[in-house]
Amino acid sequence: MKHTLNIITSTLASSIRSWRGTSASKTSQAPAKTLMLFDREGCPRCRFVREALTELNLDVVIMPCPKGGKKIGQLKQETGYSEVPILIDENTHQKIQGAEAAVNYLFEEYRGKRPPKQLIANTLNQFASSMATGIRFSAGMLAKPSKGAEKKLTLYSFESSPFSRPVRELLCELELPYLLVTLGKQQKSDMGPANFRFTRKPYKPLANSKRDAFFKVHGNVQVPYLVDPNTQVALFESADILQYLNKTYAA
Ligand SMILES: N[C@@H](CCC(=O)N[C@@H](CS)C(=O)NCC(=O)O)C(=O)O
Repeated sequence: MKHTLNIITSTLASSIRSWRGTSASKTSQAPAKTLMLFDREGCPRCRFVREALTELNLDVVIMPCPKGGKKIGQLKQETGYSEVPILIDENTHQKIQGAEAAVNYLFEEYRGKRPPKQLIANTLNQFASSMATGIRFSAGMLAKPSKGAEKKLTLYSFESSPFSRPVRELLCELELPYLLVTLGKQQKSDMGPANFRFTRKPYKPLANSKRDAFFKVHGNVQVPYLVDPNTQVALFESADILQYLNKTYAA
């Protein structure tokens, strides 16, 4: 029941944000060096940056900075700032503080255009994004006692995925850095759950895309999917992943 409520409220959170962070650009050229984001999953402004990353089809290393956690110190030390979001792009030696600046930068640098107005951190969008966090009872905001992890985990997800959000919240609360591989939807046939696509034809991702690479390994595309190099565990199913993270990393 608890997990069902998790998924219902997570679906509502995505609905409040009009499902931004669902579609992804068809361009799959990745920057030479992976971007890095000092992020707090429940922070309404950080959400705009993650929505932009999904829509631009860009992966990112997430450095979770929940309130009351130890990573805030690292944030100050590495960036000189104490407020999230902060985007680091080693390809251009840029360190960008604030959601609006980061979203503008990502669209201009990686697509040569202005971002859509729905991703701008204006009052209306910030209100909706705050409501999305509120409906999740502010999950992904505060640090939980954690054993920490030696190596970064990898999570396949897209921003609006209702099943992925609770996993990202817990990764944030436990202060576990991870590579976020964004698998936004690039065509109509990507729509729908993995086992019930809104198409009659056999599912085929866009050729040479990240989804295609995932499909070739797993025979389908489903998120969340977590890979933990610390324990050699790889898991589908949000409920199982949450249970695994709590068992392995909660102190
Ligand atoms: N029972 C799974 C359901 C996962 C699921 O349906 N995920 C959706 C995204 S929210 C998905 O992978 N859809 C297929 C796709 O995006 O291609 C879980 O709890 O993790």
